[in-house]
Amino acid sequence: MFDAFTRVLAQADARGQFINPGEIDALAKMVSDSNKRLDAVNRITSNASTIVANAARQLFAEQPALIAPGGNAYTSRRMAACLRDMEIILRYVTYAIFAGDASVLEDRCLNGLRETYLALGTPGSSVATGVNLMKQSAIAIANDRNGITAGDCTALISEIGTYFDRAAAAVA
Ligand code: PEB
Repeated sequence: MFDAFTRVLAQADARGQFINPGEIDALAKMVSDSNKRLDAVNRITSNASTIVANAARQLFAEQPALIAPGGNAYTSRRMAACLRDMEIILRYVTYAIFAGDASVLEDRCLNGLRETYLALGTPGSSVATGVNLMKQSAIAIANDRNGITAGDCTALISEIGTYFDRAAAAVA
C-alpha cells in the first residue's frame, strides 16, 4: 500500500536515484493543498450513507429488474449486500483520496472483485453504474462552494474522479 510519498520513493529506489526536484515540487504542492484534500475526505465520509442511498435508489430506478423477483438485489439479504458493497467501495475511494494514491483501493478492494461478481452472478456493469452514480454525488458534495474559502480544487476533483473511474472499470 502506497501513499503519494512512498510511491515517489519506491520509484526513486527502483531507479537507484535520489528523489528529484520535480518530485519534491509535486509533493510540496500536494502538502500546501492538503487542507482541500482532507476537507474533501471529510465531506465524502460524513455524507457516505446519503451518497450510497441516493446512488442505490437511482440505480434501482434505472434498472428495476435488479429489485424485481429473481433480480440481483431482490430480497433484503441481497439488497443489504448490495448497499454494503457500494459502501465498501466508497470507503476505499476515500482512503485513496486521503493517501493521494490508488494502491489501497486497487489492492484491498478491486483486486479480484470482477471475478467475485462473476462467480456470484452479480452484474458487474450494474455495480459500475452504481459507482458512477456515487461519483457524481460525491463530487457534487466535495465541490460544494458553500461555507468554504474559495479556492481552485480542479486538480483534486479530477483526481477524485479517477478513483471512482478505476472502481467502475474494475467491475464493468
Ligand atoms: C464483494 N459482494 C458479495 C460477496 C462479496 C462481495 C465477497 C459475497 C459474500 C456476501 O454475500 O457477503 N466484499 C465485497 C467487496 C469487498 C468484499 C466489494 C471488498 C473488500 O470483501 N447486487 C446488485 C447490484 C450490486 C449487488 C448490482 C451495487 O443487484 C451486489 C450492488 N454483492 C451484491 C449482492 C451480493 C453480493 C455479495 C446482491 C449477494 C449475492 C448473492 O448472495 O446472491
